[in-house]
Amino acid sequence: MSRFAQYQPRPLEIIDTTLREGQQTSLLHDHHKYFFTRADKEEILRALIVYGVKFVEVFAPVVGPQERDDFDALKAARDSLVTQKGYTFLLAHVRCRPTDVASAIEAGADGLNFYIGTSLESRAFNHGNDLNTLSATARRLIDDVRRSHPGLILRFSGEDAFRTRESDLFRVYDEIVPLVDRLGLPDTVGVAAPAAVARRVAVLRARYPNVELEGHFHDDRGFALVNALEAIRSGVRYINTTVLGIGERSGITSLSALLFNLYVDRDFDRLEGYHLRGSYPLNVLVADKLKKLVPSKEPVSLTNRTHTAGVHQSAVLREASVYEAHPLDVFGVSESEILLGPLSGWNVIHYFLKEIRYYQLDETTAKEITAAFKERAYRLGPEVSPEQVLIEIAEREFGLARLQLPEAALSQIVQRLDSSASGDASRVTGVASLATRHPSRVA
Ligand code: HCA
Ligand code: CU
Repeated sequence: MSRFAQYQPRPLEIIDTTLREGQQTSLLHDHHKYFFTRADKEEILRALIVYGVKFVEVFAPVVGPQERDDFDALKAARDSLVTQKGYTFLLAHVRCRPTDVASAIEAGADGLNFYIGTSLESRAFNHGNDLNTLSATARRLIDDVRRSHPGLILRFSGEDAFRTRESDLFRVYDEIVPLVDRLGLPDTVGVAAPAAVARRVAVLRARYPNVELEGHFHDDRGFALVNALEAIRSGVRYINTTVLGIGERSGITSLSALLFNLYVDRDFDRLEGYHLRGSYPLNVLVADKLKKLVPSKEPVSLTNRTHTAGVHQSAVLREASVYEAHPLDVFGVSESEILLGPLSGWNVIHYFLKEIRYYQLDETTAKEITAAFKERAYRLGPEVSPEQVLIEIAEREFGLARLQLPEAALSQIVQRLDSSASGDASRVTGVASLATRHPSRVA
């Protein structure tokens, strides 16, 4: 029996595609980075696995030599965590072409996410095939794979499904559905509103009761999150996300934003198996790789713990719940959760020292400090705070100094980094770091 046949899917299965859709974000171009390095990818994959994600989408190796070689490294990173965290399925995103399929199978993918454009726009200007041709091509190929590799997890998506007429989608899906484990439902260009999502899911659910559905929602209208929630409520078990919602154009549904909303709605069954406290650290990790901060629009962000107006500040100092409705500490928005311990990469340590603790340091120093920290982090007892050890290394061994802010700036913003901390002192620590990040606020 294949691993997948033995796997009991949870009420909600995230298929995280930070390493595929996420790599298509223009944010990587902003600073001439263009793609995640292999080390970045390994780190993101390990973080996703520790977070509880069981399905991770990657590019088919055919995309290029870098992706091909990275595939092996990702498999090794995944394998190293199997004993500790269980198995995570690596799914390759493939066009309906034999070369794509062969490259993914050869590389050892656990599953193939097939896609081909079904809308009039795709048919006319993308691949140029009519419905009959495209569904026959897809069917032949998927049928072959099904027979030769019965253990592979197979998914088929009609790309641009929301601009595809319902009858056209049925025409293609009717033919493919007996061969696959899931049908995808991508809103490729971000046109769908929640009501349209609910309708589409309902008709597909009714027509194909025995296959799982997968949602993939782009954020062009700002609906990626609400559409994913709507899809889930209408019967979709598998949802595509990326960390911070990064992806083509304005991106797709954000992983932590989705889980956060399910939590707020008390939909705890669907949160089974996800390590919610890892949400903010995961956001920080990926933000740092993009050389930016966790965006202020992310629900799981420090900004949602930051208060600037005087009235808000004084109220929050008396009782936080006045302006904080959500249990963000459950999602790791607290100082102590930023440091993950011996597995932390240098970029998280760089981020923490620079952005949270306000030390002046460059990346080379951050790497050296990380090496020193890792040496020690494995030997720390439970009574020693990793954060304190890191600060000691930074100050005593590397002589790092903190930037001095004018006194006036320190009283302008109240930032609650640690909900368990009492008194104003801990808050003031946060003030200094935030002030550097948003200088306009303290001018
Ligand atoms: C793409 C398009 C895609 C595919 C989604 C899917 C989309 O970038 O190739 O395979 O389900 O949004 O349609 O991301
Ligand atoms: Cu997409």
